[in-house]
Amino acid sequence: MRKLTIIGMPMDLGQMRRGVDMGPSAIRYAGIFERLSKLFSSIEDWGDISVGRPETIIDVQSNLRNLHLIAEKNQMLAEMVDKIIQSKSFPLVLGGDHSIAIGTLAGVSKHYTNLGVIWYDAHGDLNTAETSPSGNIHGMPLAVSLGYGHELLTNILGTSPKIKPEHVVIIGARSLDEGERRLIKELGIKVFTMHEIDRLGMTKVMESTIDYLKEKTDGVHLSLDLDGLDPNDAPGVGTPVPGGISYRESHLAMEMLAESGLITSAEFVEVNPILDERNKTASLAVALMGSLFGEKLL
Ligand code: 4U7
Ligand code: MN
Ligand code: MN
Ligand code: MN
Repeated sequence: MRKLTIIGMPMDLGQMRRGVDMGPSAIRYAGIFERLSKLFSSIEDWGDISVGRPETIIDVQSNLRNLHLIAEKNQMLAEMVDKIIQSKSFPLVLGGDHSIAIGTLAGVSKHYTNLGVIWYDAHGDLNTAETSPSGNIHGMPLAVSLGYGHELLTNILGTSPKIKPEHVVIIGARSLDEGERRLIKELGIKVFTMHEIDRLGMTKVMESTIDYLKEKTDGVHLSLDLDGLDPNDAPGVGTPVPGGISYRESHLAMEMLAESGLITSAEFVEVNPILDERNKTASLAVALMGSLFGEKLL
């Protein structure tokens, strides 16, 4: 049986709302160990990376708010994730805002020639300093991992890009900025928007996703932004967008990923307990992890 190693990244510098730094605590409090203990031979918790908080918001002029701190902390996360995989354990990263995917993917991609990525999110996270309407780095990590963005971010642990556009599948998109749409078209990134999920159903969407990635990748990372789900099911997120993926559809998606045996690393991000209702969103994250790691009712 597999080993699991959890690492928390209480990062909130990639966006402007307070509280998302408490995401790792909220997820642990929601019972992650109890839920996952039957599914792994051992679970280690390496605790949280210390992120700290700047008293003044910096690097705003570059349209890359908190660039230097975010780069530095993601370097630390990348090194930890690298160590976890070296120890033959499955890395599970708890966020924190989505800028932490920069570090996770830097660490994970070292171990694969053709790493696949499933980006479960209402957003594309494909902005650069030039296209971002907000300057918030949590809207940029997928672009960074594809090699687009400031070199302090793209070059963490050396080489860039970390992943190839033909190995990425975005699921749940319903809010894309102009520059993101352009990049998706230019690179031919596979996107299942809410339209396709409504039209095809989640079963078809996941079958296609799995088929698409299965042959050409040697590992697949799941980057799950809780705002991919509908705000009724996941109210505790910083950038909610109505009309999202349902609770049931998300469980189905995780169960199909479990059956596929494709997923080799994962992160659950953007849980903000201050905006949540009685830890509902963190509890949802833990329930989805149960399905992702093969929990069975019977
Ligand atoms: B998240 C946004 F403009 N696209 O870049 C931006 F709509 O990690 C939102 O998916 C980004 O939550 C959301 O600021 C980033 C905005
Ligand atoms: Mn999002
Ligand atoms: Mn995101
Ligand atoms: Mn968000």
